[in-house]
Amino acid sequence: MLERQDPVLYAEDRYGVALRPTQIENYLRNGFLVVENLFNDEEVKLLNDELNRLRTEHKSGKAESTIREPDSDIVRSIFRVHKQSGLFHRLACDTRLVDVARYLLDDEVYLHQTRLNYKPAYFGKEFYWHSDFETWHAEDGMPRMRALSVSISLTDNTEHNGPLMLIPGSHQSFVSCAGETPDNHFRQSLRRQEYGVPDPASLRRLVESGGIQSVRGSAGSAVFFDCNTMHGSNSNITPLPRTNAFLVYNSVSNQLVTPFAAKKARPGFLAERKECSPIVAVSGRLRASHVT
Ligand code: 6CS
Ligand code: FE
Repeated sequence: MLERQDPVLYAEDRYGVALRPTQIENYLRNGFLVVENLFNDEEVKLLNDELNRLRTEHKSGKAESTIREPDSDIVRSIFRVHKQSGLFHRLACDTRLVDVARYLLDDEVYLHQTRLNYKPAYFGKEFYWHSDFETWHAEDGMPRMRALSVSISLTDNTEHNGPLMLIPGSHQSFVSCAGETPDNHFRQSLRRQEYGVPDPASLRRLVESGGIQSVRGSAGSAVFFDCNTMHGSNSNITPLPRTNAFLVYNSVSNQLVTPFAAKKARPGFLAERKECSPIVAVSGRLRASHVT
């Protein structure tokens, strides 16, 4: 386990301060920040209609960017959603998200990855503990910890349906993972991850010092989390789906290079290498006219 070398808050006030002081303190201390009701009911409804449309479209078919549950053909995740839906593209450009990312990273940002995680009722399987940065550094060649994710709840996330769990303070340590990255690891890891996960002793140390916090919130709430915060989630055996949209913003100064611990770079739907120009942020509510 190595001590973090990079800042958590890059802010030198080049951008407007997009958060309140207590929110900034929380993010610095815990490595994440929950914002309730960031999107209203109408916006959530539009996003749900769209995620259902995409799921139906990819119910069968062979698109590589559609990931299925480990023991069935049920759709688990759809990647690069901002390229498959005008509404999700508009969401990714929303000032409510982009202003926070630019402020914390103190830079222009672009989309490193976007996805929908369906965590369907009854059959949605877990996401084992991991730090995203570990994967993005080792397998994608992301140089520094200067990226963050936002996960937006599109269904209610309760204590029962496999909500996101984070380890407060874990963003301050880099847990290097044992074993070599197998060839084409993503085909397996996105369904059920076995390499690139922390060892039990390191996890215990992180949890002993920070505890575990689960993010429960109604649809429309969001959690911003640092790329190195340790997180995971349990299976969903309830009749209530837990569906989240997940967007990753990377600083334009932190573009990908050759992977640090894999023979071959992963495909673009997982790790953007081409379209890295700054996002042009758009303000206002999501509307039906954004669905294209
Ligand atoms: O491999 C990845 O890039 C993705 N996998 C997980 C489990 N979380 C972050 C990221 O979307
Ligand atoms: Fe993750």
